[in-house]
Amino acid sequence: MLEDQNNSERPEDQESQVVHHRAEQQRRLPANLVLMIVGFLVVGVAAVAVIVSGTLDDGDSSTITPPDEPPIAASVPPRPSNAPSSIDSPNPADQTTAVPDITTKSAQLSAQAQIQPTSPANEQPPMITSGRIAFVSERNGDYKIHVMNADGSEQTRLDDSSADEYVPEWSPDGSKIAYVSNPEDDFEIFVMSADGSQHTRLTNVSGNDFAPAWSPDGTRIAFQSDRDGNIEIYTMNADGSQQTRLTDDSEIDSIPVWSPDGSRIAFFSKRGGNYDIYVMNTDGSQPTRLTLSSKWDVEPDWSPDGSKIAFRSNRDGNSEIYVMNSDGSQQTRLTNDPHEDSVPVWSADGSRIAFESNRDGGHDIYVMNADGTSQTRLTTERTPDHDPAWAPN
Ligand SMILES: [Ca+2]
Ligand SMILES: [Ca+2]
Ligand SMILES: [Ca+2]
Ligand SMILES: [Ca+2]
Repeated sequence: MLEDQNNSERPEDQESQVVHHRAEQQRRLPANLVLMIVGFLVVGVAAVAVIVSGTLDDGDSSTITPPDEPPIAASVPPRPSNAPSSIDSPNPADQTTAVPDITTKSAQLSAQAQIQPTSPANEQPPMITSGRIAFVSERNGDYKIHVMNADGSEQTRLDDSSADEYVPEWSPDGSKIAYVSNPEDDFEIFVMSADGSQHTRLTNVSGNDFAPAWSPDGTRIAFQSDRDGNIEIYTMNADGSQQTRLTDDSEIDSIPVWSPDGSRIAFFSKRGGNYDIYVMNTDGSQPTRLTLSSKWDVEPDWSPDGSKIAFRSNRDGNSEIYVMNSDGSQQTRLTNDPHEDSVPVWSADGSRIAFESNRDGGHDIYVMNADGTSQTRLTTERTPDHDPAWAPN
């Protein structure tokens, strides 16, 4: 039953474009080559997900084309795709005013959060603009990692190779950037020096390996992959050795992020009937659900001090950025715009959050203070920019 409700609220309702990483949406590309590739991949993953959910086994057949799957791009470009706008709640169960599905303290907190959305005031003092942000831009016709200052200045492409690059993630010491590319038929994880040199491939397995996330000590990388039949969370050493699966659930498990103290990994999963944020130990044990809304809650990112988790949800009608305490309490909305806001990522000092939005007609990188104030656009190219990642130094 839950499944049916879910189907009715699937993000497919959304705008259609595909997305990409750490949010897919970013990767959504307006009708172009990549779109075709991504679309193909999403369909493949969706097929697997449908098959799996239907048979309750670890099916690995990927040859069926399922009718409808979540936007989540999660799938391959793992990011949940855009969120839909306000049209996607035909089912009463989907109403944001509905009582949370779980009667716990967290649920109450969640409900409370829903009735007191924060309206970002733009009266705060301007942000201090230090640090650098890596991001993916399509400005030259392909998907390449660029780096800019946190005020949007000096936007620079890192390398001139012809390989597409997605979802950059800085190593904790800032010396390397892990990313994803598709050298052959599926996505693989690579790492390069922060200056764009020395690219090294870390995965070489059939299946889409995506969304790399470094452990705080730089020795491990968590990622998602559909290599075993559906999307699961894995970890490996930073050199690609010892690839180990952490989750084993027939629903999508996507976008891992390591807690700053190294003890937990946050991710989002549909295992509870709809997309929610979970945290688990780094060996995959003790998964705990943090969000309880019947809408999707995806793309977690841990604040540098470990006290909060930013995420994306459509619980209030369209895709917005939220923040909660890392135990799931005090879920608070930071953005309030009818357009799609997604992929929140914290600055190294915890004072700001970068995110993606199409609020100004394009698909660009924005920053705001951690309380939602001073929302500022950083990229203005006509072509889409996505996957922001704040440098640690
Ligand atoms: Ca692969
Ligand atoms: Ca799974
Ligand atoms: Ca949810
Ligand atoms: Ca929005």
